[in-house]
Amino acid sequence: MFATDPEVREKLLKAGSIAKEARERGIELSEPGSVIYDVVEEVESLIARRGGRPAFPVNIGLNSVAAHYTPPYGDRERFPASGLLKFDVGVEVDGYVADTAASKSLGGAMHELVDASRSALESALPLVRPGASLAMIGTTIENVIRGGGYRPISNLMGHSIERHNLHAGFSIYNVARSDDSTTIPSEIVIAVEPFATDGGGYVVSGKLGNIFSFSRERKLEDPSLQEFQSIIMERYNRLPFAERWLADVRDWRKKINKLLRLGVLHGYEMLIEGKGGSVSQWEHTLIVSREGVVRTTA
Ligand SMILES: [Co+2]
Repeated sequence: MFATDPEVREKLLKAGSIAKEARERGIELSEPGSVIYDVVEEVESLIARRGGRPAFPVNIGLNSVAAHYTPPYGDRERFPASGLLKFDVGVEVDGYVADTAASKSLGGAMHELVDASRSALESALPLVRPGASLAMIGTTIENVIRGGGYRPISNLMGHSIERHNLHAGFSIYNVARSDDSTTIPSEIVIAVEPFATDGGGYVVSGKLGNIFSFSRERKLEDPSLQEFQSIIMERYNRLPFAERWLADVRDWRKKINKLLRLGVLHGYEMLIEGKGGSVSQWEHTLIVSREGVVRTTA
């Protein structure tokens, strides 16, 4: 479906090249002392200037925060002098998504951990093709990360991507699973994203990370709440969004909380390394088809 339609392919490639630029700009701007919020907003506005839209809020993962955090509205926290940063960014063009991430050692002490997941991704990507064994890919990722002296995160996975759907249900494990005989189908878009840690090798849920998505439409009595629901559906469809993106709407904070309680919205909890270890991550999006494999974000 994807690769055979030239128009779709063009949108996927455009999303990918914008995401690549956004990731590189984000990594460059993320320096000790710079305000996290300003970096995130700058990168999201770069995405808009290039003709895309964020497919999800820029995720900033510091140290043991593996995923699902973006700064709250108006936050002035700065990047620390040292630590490990993950910059995860998504771009959509007409609903076609690119998802990519990179890591950076702030202050320079975490280079080896940064490199562990990068090498794992570099080793895994050449294995991707229609019919490739997922067990082989997971085994490769695990071996490279363990070879570097670290652990892969076993409960974070790469994923297939469909239109307006970031996690389309097909998972690419970052660990060996000998019982898994799944192979990669053709004509599919996937994101491969190894995570490495010096901790326990799994994540647990933490507090809400200021990221939400639309979950279930409801008929709401309160007209202003009904309107708020419509705004969210129109702007973001099913893709995740940041609370700060709704700060132009009156009483946005109260309304988000109400919709959360009603089950209209889903709130993403931060994913934290189980033993408090630092986490590194690299990610690329690929179009997999019989004509070949294209890394849209490389
Ligand atoms: Co991803």
